Amino acid sequence: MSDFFNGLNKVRYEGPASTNPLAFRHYNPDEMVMGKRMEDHLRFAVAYWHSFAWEGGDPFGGRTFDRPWYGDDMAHAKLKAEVAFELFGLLGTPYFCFHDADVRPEGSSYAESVRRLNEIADIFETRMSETGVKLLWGTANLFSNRRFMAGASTNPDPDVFAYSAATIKANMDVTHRLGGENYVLWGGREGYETLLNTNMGQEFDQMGRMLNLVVEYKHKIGFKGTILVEPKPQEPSKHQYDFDAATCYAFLQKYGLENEVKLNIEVGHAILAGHTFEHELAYAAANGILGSIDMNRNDYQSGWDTDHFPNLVPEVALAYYHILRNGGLHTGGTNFDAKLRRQSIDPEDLLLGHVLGMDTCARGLKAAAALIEDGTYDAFLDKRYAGWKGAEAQAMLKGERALDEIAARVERDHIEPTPRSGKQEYLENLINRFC
Ligand code: XUL
Ligand code: CO
Repeated sequence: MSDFFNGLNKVRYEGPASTNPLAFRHYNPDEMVMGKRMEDHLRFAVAYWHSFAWEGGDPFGGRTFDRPWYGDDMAHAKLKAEVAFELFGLLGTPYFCFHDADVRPEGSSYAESVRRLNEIADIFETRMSETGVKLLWGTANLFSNRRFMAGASTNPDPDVFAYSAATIKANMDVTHRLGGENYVLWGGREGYETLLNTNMGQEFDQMGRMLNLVVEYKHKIGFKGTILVEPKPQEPSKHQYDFDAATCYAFLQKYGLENEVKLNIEVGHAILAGHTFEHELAYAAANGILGSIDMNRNDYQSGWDTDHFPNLVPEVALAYYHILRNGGLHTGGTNFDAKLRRQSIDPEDLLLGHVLGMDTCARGLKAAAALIEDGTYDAFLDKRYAGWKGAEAQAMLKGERALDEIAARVERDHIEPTPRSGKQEYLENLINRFC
């Protein structure tokens, strides 16, 4: 035991009337929601990078946090791992996620970096079996080191492609060894700063090959988890190729991967792409590629990807509505890709941030379930599209009517469509009843 969280107790469910800031008022892991335990719906994960690797810097100033595990050697990395499992225990989060660069200092060679990663994974393996905490997903950091500045798989230099492939392999091996339930690829440098120095078609083919290599290796080693791509339109690159869910789906189809790879959809990334979170979830669900979620929120004034902990129940409720309608998160989970504000420097702030996020998600889930159980909303949607159940409508949809045949029917039957209200205000107020 480290003494980092000295004096802080495990966060417990105390119910909505509790005024204890270090208690859950809504997240009650064993509570049944639509026939399933709340914990099994939400599948919460702590993100190693934000809680343990991020130091509170911004473009105008450096580190504000003071953590005993900051340092560039293995002793510090091991202390960080110990404290990480202490946080998971205090919160009762069943999962965590990490990049290689979050958990070990970079070595002086590829081989040394991998040795260090494996050494930390040994600690994870022990702590995971002691505590029952599981790995939601692992991933490789292919964006921080300067070798990746012109891309990882999309780099003009094939040596960087090879180095990236090797790094992904090492991270897939560790994820597999730790029983990870997914493997994530986020391409922060897979894009460009200026099109003037970029051959876009060549870079697409490189990225498509890399993702196929990943899928081939998954099957080779018998990894049963889901391979996930995380869309984001920009930041750090000016333009990233995995712009949004629809762009990713087109990419997956072009390279024959639409049945092998799903998406990890993040709230702030959806907003950056000019969508809502639920738009991205609904798009992915409609195309069978909804995999997992990175939960956070943006600062809506700055318009940038600020990775706040989520605090808006109605937005989160709509997200879980689409997730429940998709049959849940399956191998995915709710990963808090969220960080403390740089003034939140106390150890207890790490707990308070997650309590905020977990309670917001629990309220959102319960609201979504209540909305579904009430049935009014789904009945409204069914009714709106009910005309499509008719025989002629079905024939049009199934391709049994040609354009001229449809035109002939419109003329013969004097079809004059009657506009109907979309009822947006009614629906917005209906949703408010449950949030
Ligand atoms: C960056 C981001 C990443 C991915 C994992 O915006 O969301 O942390 O989730 O690489
Ligand atoms: Co993310």
